[in-house]
Amino acid sequence: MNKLTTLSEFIVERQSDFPFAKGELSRLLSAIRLAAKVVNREVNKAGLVDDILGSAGEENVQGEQQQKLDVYANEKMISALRAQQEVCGIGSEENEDIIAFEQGQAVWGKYVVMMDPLDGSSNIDVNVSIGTIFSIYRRKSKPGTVATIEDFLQPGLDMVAGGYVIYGSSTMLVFSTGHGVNGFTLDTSIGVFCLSHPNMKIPEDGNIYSINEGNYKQFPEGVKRYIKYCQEEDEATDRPYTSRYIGSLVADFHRNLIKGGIYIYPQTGANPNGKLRLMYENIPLAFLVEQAGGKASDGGRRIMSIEPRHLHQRTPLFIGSKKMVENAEAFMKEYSPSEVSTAE
Ligand code: P6P
Repeated sequence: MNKLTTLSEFIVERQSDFPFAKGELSRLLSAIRLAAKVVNREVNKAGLVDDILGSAGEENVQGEQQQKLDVYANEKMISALRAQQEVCGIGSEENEDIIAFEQGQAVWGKYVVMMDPLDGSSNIDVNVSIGTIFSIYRRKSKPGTVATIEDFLQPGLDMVAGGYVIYGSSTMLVFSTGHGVNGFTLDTSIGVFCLSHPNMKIPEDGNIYSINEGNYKQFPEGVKRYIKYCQEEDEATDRPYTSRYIGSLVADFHRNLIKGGIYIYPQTGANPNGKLRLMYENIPLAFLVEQAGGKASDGGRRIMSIEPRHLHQRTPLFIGSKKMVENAEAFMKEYSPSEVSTAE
């Protein structure tokens, strides 16, 4: 049996890969690892603990019902990152404004974190996989000062690390520092993340398309045509497409990362700029998929190049196997040319 490599050992062995001197990345990732374990414990017993399921009775900045585990995960991530003092501030789906740390050494932190602390949380009550998504940037403001919004509104091209935790049949931490993508599975018997998916690569092509077809009538013509392309029998190409939609972004993304496929959340009538948020959903997953050899765009523009305008900006998302995304983009270019340049 091959020797298991723990996350800590991996970081030490690969220290030269990380542009972080003096173990900053290991402290940053250990904060995320700690929060992931704590959230995982609560997620795993959600059905048993009556005060953790259901809505927190509040709405988040998105106007979405905050689930109690959303609030719990947000608090745990913030406190774990604050304690490590590598981070001078956090942008979270759950908070309207940035959380700038003003006390103690944290103002000297060289990094900021953008996160969706618990994406897909509406699935908690029905026991569907959910996830935490994060991206890490170097701050732009002077260390020793309080973080500003400019520290956060950075394009994906400026990211130094990013990843997600998926709380599913097993709990995994999947991340990249710009040197490929590696997946670590939590061995709950010893509470340690172990390298289980080294150097992850998404298949260049695939046969899974993932989209909420309940919104079909609201889709741009290019998306409608692409869906029909996937559905039509074509003896010449023998297209064996299949539709898979979990309704939890991290779960749909993770499946496609491993098996190949495309996930699309386009602009709709209800969400003219798409539903998903650029900073803490689309960019970190675009970073990962490009590191794994895939592609991510808003139907036209590369996600990693989009200059963010505000913290909770939404964009359409076409992400997955390179050839599938390019094909879907071709349909958008031909049938919805005016919509591929949509930007808030
Ligand atoms: P819809 C969950 O609320 C989420 O943000 C993603 O996790 C998921 O992919 C998407 O929304 C589902 O949205 O409109 O299909 O229910």
